Amino acid sequence: MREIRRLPELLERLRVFEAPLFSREGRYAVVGCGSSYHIGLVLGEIAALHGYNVQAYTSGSVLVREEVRRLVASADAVALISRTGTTTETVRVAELLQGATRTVGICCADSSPLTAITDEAFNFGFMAEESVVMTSSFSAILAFLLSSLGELRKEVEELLNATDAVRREMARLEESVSRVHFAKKSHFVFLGYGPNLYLAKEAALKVQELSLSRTEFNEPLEYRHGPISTLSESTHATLFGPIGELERELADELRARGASVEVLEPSNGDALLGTIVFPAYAQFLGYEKAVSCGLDPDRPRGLVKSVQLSI
Ligand code: F1P
Repeated sequence: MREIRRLPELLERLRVFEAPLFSREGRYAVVGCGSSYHIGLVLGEIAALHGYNVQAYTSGSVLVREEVRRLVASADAVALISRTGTTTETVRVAELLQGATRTVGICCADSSPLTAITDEAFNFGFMAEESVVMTSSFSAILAFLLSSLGELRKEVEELLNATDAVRREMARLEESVSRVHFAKKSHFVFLGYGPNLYLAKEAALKVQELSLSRTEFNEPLEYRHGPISTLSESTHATLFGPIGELERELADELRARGASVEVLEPSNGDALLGTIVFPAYAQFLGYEKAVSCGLDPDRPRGLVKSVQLSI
């Protein structure tokens, strides 16, 4: 919980770092596994909204589908993200890219096998997490990379300089999580469009990892097209907003069918603030669900902090 709550501190400490600037003419790729991959997906969606070309890949897909050559041909620079900096698949991709294209490594340690072999390295040791599950470093790395988009650089700077707004939002999210009837809830659904779809993907992963619950993510209106069949009174659904009339109707329908529904809308319509704090909602949710089941959210069964393969 301490690691989830310390996001504002991580953002403050990011002030002294300058992210590499992306250009609209450039083509960029972001590579990682699990939550680190999701950072790339969210970034890619927001980048596209501003006219930038940023594609996200899982390190595994690059290896299995032998896409290294395609990556080299299609990206002027590749950012490789690994919180631990030791995930085998991501380190292996960095090895294969050495000398072939410009690489930037990002990790949450003072040094790492990943950042030792990338052309440029961001070793965010102050973000290091003890928990097996990645939490606040997700939003901190995302904020850092969002400042690579010229249009957002000033907005991100303002966010890093005014973390009271982040603190207030996080307190609001934690408060709303405390109202969830965890004893009754075992199925967690996250819905959103655009960048929010990938925040929903990250949210589903986080609650699954922390509490071993059944989770799903989808676009809001797509949820009626099949997945709704497994909705029940044990479902807690979260819509990442701002939402419009059609999504409001969906929320009402889900409630009418017995689910509890939370609609998260960023205060003052501040989309960037929402992007940065929404992941914390799922982290609080997963943490509280785990504790309510007598599980250890810091060391979930069957998970390791860094996946190691013998390749
Ligand atoms: C990647 C990752 C984490 C996940 C889990 C296993 O780690 O998939 O996102 O929470 O703990 O590893 P990393 O490459 O970012 O260190």
